Amino acid sequence: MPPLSFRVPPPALDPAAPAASPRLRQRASLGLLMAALTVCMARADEAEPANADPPPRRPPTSVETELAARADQALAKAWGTPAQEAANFLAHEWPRHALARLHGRPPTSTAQELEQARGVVQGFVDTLEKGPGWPRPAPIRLPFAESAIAIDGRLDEPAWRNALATTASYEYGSRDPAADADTVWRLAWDERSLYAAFDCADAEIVAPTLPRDADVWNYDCIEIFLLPALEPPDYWELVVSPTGAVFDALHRKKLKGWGPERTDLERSLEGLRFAVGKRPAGGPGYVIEIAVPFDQLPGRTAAPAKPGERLSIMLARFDRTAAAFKTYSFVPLLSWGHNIWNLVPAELTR
Ligand SMILES: [Ca+2]
Ligand SMILES: [Ca+2]
Repeated sequence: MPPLSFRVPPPALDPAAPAASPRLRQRASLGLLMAALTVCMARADEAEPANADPPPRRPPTSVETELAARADQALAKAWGTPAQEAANFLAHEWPRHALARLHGRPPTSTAQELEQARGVVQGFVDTLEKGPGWPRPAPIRLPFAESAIAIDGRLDEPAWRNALATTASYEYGSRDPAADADTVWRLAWDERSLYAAFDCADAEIVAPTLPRDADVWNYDCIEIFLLPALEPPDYWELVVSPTGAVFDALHRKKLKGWGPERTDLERSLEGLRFAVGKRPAGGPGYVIEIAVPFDQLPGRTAAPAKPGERLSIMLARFDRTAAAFKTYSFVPLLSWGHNIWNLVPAELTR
């Protein structure tokens, strides 16, 4: 059986599953469902040879029902927090059956079914319990670029000196800055474009040349999520690699579940400009300089952007090596970048 793998680790599906292997497409819930079914079917095959007696069944133990009660409590407190993505998944999609099983619905299950349900539910509890105390992203003010930014992979324009710049990076699911991610994140804007720059130290660049909208996120890359408004929750995901591979898609968020409800891969960011360059401070790694035209954002027209306008944003960076895959964001992020309840509110200022 191929190993279970995820683009970004969701709440743990199974304690035996690999923690952070990157292989899940946008339709995450479907992918997870299929993965879970694959596991269930493979284990059923192993456990139940033809003509064998059915495995014994038992009711959940007190430890299992207590875990279920703890999950119920965590779920109740997770709504409206950045743990809402995980809460939506547990409450509305297939993991709810694991929780029901621990509650004794059905009254009896096999040991294997209960073991699997414990793994699923424990993974959710770990994420959900972080929600109430998780830092709410502080609003950020995006500085206006008073002079032109040339998209050439060099961050030497005066406007970048006045841009919003932050240096902390957080592994997904961690509130503590990562010691092993040397990244400078920058944001600015003018009437036409939102500008972002990523200065990424990286001693081992793993980024094959890929066609547009291929699985760029499986390798070294940067990622931007842009949500203009919560209603309807339509947002862009843009992924760019240090070899210039691009993935962009317009998503609509699933409000009762995990990930996007639908993904428009046919749409591309018209007028997107980006360039890859060397790090200004030297050292191995790369710089990606990007201009996203505001008129591509859902609900936006070609009218010039103005101070006071708002959007929600997440900046992320994936670091792949031969041995590992790590995901970082510029603020603490639960679940992943599609978690709109963890995006950072931003205001254009001048
Ligand atoms: Ca430049
Ligand atoms: Ca790398």
